[in-house]
Amino acid sequence: MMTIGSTLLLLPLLTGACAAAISPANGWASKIEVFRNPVYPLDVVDKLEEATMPKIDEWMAKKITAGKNNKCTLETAAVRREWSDMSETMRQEYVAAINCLLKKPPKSDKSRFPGAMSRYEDFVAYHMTHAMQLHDNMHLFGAHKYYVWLFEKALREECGYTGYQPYMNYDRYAQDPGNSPLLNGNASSIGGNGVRDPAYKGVAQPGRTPNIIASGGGGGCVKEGPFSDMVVNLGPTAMATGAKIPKNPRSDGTGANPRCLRRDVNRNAAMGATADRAYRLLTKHNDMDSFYNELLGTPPPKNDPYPWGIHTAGHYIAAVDPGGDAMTSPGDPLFYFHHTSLDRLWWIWQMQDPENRLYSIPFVNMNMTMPMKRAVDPHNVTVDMEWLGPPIKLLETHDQLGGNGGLFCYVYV
Ligand SMILES: *[C@@H]1O[C@H](CO)[C@@H](O)[C@H](O)[C@H]1NC(C)=O
Ligand SMILES: *[C@@H]1O[C@H](CO)[C@@H](O)[C@H](O)[C@H]1NC(C)=O
Ligand SMILES: *[C@@H]1O[C@H](CO)[C@@H](O)[C@H](O)[C@H]1NC(C)=O
Ligand SMILES: [Cu+2]
Repeated sequence: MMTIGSTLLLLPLLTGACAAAISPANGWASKIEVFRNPVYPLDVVDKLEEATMPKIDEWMAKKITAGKNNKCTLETAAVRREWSDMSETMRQEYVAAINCLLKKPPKSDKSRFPGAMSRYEDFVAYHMTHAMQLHDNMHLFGAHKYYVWLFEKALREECGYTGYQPYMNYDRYAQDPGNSPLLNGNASSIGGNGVRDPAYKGVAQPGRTPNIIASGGGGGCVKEGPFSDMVVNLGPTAMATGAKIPKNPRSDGTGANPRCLRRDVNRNAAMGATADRAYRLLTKHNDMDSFYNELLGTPPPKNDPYPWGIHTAGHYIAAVDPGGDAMTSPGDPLFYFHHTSLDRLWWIWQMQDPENRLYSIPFVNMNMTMPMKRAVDPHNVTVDMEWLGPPIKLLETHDQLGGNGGLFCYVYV
C-alpha cells in the first residue's frame, strides 16, 4: 500500500499530459523526468541547476546540429537523482545492489590485493593504489567521474540495479545527518551511525580554525540498518583517522583485515557543505583554479565555524573506517554519494559557460597535499582504470553528455 507521501514522490511532475503546457524556455522539462520529494523545497543550488537547464538544452541542440553529441540527447540521458527524491523501493534496490557487489568475487590481482575480497573491494583497491593520480589537480574531477561511472555500471550490469548512482544534497541533511533518510539506519538508508567510541576525537584539520572536525559522537561499529553486517577487509593505511582500528597484515593496507564498518556521522563536517556555501562556490568563480581551490577549502576560509571546503566536508560526514582514510574511503558506500555530488557541482559550474568551462583543468593548487602537474599537455593524459575499465583520454571524462564516445550520457536533477 502506498502512503500519500510516496504517491507524490512517484508522480512524474512534468511529463506526459503536462508537456503541452510547458513554455519553450522550459523545454528541457519535457525531456527529463523530474521527481521531487515534497519534504524538501528547492534550495539555491537546485534553483541554479534548474535555471541552467535551458542553457544545457541549447548547448545540446548545438552539439546535435554539429554532429558532436555521440548520439547522446537529453531525452536519452540517464538521470542521477538525489537520494530522497528516489522512491523507497529504489533506495532499497540500490542497497541490495551494493550488497550484491559485496558478494561477487573480485577481478583484481589476488597477489597484489589479497585483501580485496569482492567486486566492491576491487574499487577500493584501485582507489588506494592510485590515490595520487586520482587526486592530483588534473584528475580530481575527471578521473573520479569515470571511476563513479564504472561503479554505477557494475551495479547495473553485474547486479541488476535499474537506477543510477544517487547523489546527496548535503544541505538536506546537514543539520542532523544522523536522523536523515540517508543515514538514519532504517531499511531505506545506507545504515546508521557507529556506536559511541570515546577514544575517537575527530579529524584533525591543521592550518584551519577550528583545527579539528570534532567527533559527532560515533566512531565505533555501525550496528543499525544496511551495511551493519558489512565486512571491511582492505586497510587501514597510514592515512587512517580512526581509533582502535585493527592493523592490516600488510604495511600498505592491501592485506585481508576483516572487521566492521566504523562511522562517525558528523554534523560538524556536513555543515561545511550547506547550500549557501555550494552556491557561492558555483557563482563566485569564473576560472577553474579558484573554483577548485574553494572546493578544497584553500586558503582556509576565515570566520567560518565549518571552514573545511566542500570536498573535505563531504568526506567526513561519515568518517572513521574506511570512510575517514583518504586511501580506502570508497570502502564506505557514502563515498559514492559524495563524489557524485561533487560531480554534480562541477557540472553545474561547467554549464554556466560550457564554451569556456567544459574542458578547463585546474593548474594552481594552493598548498594542498596533492601533487601539482602544470607542465603536462592535458590532451595527452590518459586515465588508466586497470581492472576496473578501459583507459580513456582525460578530456573525454569532462563531458558527461557525449564524452567517452557517447557512453557518458547523464544529467542530474
Ligand atoms: C526511513 O526514514 C525516512 C526518513 O525519516 C522515512 O521517510 C522513511 O519512511 C523510512 N523508511 C523506512 C523503511 O522505515
Ligand atoms: C602555503 O604553504 C606555505 C609553505 O609551503 C606557507 O607559508 C603558506 O602560509 C601556505 N598558505 C596557505 C594559504 O595555507
Ligand atoms: C602530446 O602529444 C603530441 C602528439 O601526440 C606530442 O607532439 C606532444 O609532444 C605531447 N605533449 C606532451 C607535453 O607530452
Ligand atoms: Cu578519491
